[in-house]
Amino acid sequence: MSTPKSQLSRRALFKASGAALAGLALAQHPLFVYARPTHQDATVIPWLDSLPENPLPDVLVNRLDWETADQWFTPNDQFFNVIHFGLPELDADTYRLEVTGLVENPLSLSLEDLQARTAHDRIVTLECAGNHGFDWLRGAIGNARWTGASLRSILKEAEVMDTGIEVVFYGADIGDLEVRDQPITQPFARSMSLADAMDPQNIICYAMNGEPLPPGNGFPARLIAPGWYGVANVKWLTRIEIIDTRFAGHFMARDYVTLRRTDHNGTEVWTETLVGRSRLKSEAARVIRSGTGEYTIEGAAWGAPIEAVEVSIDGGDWQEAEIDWDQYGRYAWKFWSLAWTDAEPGEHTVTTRAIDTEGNVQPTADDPLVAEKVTFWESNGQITRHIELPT
Ligand SMILES: Nc1nc2c(c(=O)[nH]1)N[C@H]1C(S)=C(S)[C@@H](COP(=O)(O)O)O[C@H]1N2
Ligand SMILES: [Mo]
Repeated sequence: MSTPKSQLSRRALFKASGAALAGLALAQHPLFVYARPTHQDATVIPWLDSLPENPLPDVLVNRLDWETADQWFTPNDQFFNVIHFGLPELDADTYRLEVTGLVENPLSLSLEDLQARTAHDRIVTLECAGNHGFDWLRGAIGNARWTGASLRSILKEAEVMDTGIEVVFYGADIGDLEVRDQPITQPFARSMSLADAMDPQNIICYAMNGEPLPPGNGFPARLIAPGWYGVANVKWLTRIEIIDTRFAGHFMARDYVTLRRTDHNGTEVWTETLVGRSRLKSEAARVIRSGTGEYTIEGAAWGAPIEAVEVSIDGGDWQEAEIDWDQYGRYAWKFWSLAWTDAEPGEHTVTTRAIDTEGNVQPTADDPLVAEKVTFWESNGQITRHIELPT
């Protein structure tokens, strides 16, 4: 099994506190064997379960290509987009972010106002909660350095009244929906409890990897809520409203709702829960073969602070992968690799599981948490890939 937890934790903590080293490490680290000069002659052995065509190319744009991705910060032009209501066009000059509702001091902030506030960087891996929900729905994940203003400081400035308990984030994109036979129009909206919204990690973000947000990623400003699934990170953010009741808009209460069969003392109970915080997950990105014929499995793990990643080949013993600890971000994915020492020609399976710093293990595919779930969101069960090694 894995290295004792305490030992790894200390190693992770040491890396975390070595912030001075991080800049160097993040700048130019040979992330993957594949990217190292000594392995320029390496080739990727394609998975047998290749990515099917995308049936919703307007909604899911730019799936990450794991077989070629080799950068810890996903380049902006390779970063996925999920666009539910179409792409709204916003003008940076006339853009306003309103802070309204149960506040003593309503605000209307321009992009310049946001940029004039203290800038905070957040390294965050965004994953769509639907990632791996269908065979074609893969690669809905990316990692970036997001820059923006503190949401907490904005809410403090707006002075939320005692009656305010919920913070609703509205996008500029508006859709036609039907609710209980009633046609309605509604902007994309998600909410958080006031306590969750006040988390100092949250930012109103206007830059991605040092560039203005691309149109598909929410230009000119969006919420970045580290530790939450993609859906919570409202793009094209134009209004924040504080209200005195729970919010049940389409993307809170109908879409992005997980329906699961559970057992309570022998009675079947179906639960419906909101997609919210991200879940522990890992995936094998690719298998590479070096010029001298050695195989390496490379991959990523995310969704919780990662302690270890283990790989099982053909259902055999779990082998501990080597994690690249130099790349640090509490909310960022970890890249890992494993030397596949006794690789034989022919068909094989590669299964991975992540373990977090609390000792939680990524659930197996037949864990009730995964197997008794009938909706496709939050599919964080262990992933098995298939491959055929050449002779
Ligand atoms: N306004 C708005 N915000 C949105 C969405 C949207 O359709 N409209 N999609 C959400 C979903 S489901 C995801 S997974 C993330 C994806 O962020 P990205 O497109 O920057 O990768 O944005 C979220 N924010
Ligand atoms: Mo999503």
